[in-house]
Formats: sequence, structure tokens, C-alpha cells
Amino acid sequence: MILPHLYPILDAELIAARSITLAAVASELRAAGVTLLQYRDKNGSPQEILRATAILREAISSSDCRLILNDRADLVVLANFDGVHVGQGDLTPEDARRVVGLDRIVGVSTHTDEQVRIADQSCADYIAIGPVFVTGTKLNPDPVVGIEGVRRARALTSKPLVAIGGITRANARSVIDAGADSVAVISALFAPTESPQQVARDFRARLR
Ligand code: 3NM
Repeated sequence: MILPHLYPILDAELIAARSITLAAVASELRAAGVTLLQYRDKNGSPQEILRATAILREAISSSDCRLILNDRADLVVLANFDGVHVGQGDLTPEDARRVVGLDRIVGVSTHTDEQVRIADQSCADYIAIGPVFVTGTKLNPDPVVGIEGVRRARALTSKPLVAIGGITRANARSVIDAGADSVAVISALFAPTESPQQVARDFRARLR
């Protein structure tokens, strides 16, 4: 699997708190050339999440953007999404794989060297490491791993590596230079005077 440099995550709560719809953000990211997009809803009911998956599918239709759903392997199959991302407290990559099958993507979050080692031995298609920097988006985040944590993760696995947590346009390049294949961003997609499309274009240009 080849990861794009930019991996935006649309967080349901963060979008609900803004005057922009999920459909509009997804369309903007599609217009900016985003090819991998995750939807994350930690509190939504299955029916709410499925409604959101339909909105996302419509918004990115006839583009080559792949859609990943956080946590809910069962809903990935129902929504015919392209993959699932599991955290340390969710299904294991192996169990997620049993649900979504061999043709879909399975990603796994890690927060320590030991978790990277274990994920490297798993069936996950990519490994996320974080939080790289301080993040205000995740409730009870793990300790910051820093750029050094990204470097260590890179040395521990040859699987595609995503870095997450506190990543901005200003620090993204340094994270890629430390060995990450991709940066996952949530809050940095939104800027006071720029649209998500402008922000995503700028991220991509800086990471080229
Ligand atoms: N997972 P932002 S950090 C969802 O460390 C998530 O695995 C993390 O949001 C991890 O880009 C994080 O706004 C939040 O900092 C990322």
C-alpha cells in the first residue's frame, strides 16, 4: 500500500461544532486532490455513522479517494468503505481483518515503540504513530512521542507509517523528513481565513 503524504481525518464532533457540513468539507478535500480520507465518530450511533458514510461516498464520488472508517469494522463492510482504522482499545488488526476481508485496508494506531513492534508483526496495512506533538483533539491522549518517536518507529517497521497528533502545515515537513510516509491531520484542516480546500492544497504543496 502506498500512502499519500496527506491523510485528513474528518472528526464528527469537530465538524458539528463548525458552520460547515460534512459534505462540504469532503467535497473541498476532494477538490484539493486528497486521495485518502478517514471518518471518525467516537460517539455516533451506528445509524448516524452510516448516514455520514453515505454523505462521504456521495461527496467523493468519481474521484480516486479511498475512504477509511475509524474503529467500526462492521460498518466498513455495510458502507462498503475501503478500510478501517483501529486503535489500541479497539479490535485487533487480525480481528478487524476477519471482518473487513483481505481486499480492504486495515490501519492501526500505536503510541510506544513496543506497540510499533507488535503492529509490525500484525496484518495491518499501515501503522500510525502518535501523538507526535501536543494535541487538543483527542480525549486523554498518550504521551507525546515527538519527532524522535517517529524516527524510532521508522526504524522498527517497513510498513507504511502515518504520523498523527498536533501536526500543522508548519511542522508537517519535519515529520515526513523523520521517516513518516504520511501525516494525519484533524484540527489543522481548519484555519480562520482559509477554506479546508486551501489548507489541504497548501499541505500537499509543502509535502511535495
Ligand atoms: N490519534 P489533531 S492523536 C485521533 O496519538 C488522534 O494516535 C492520536 O488530531 C494518536 O490533528 C489524535 O487535531 C488527534 O492533533 C489528532
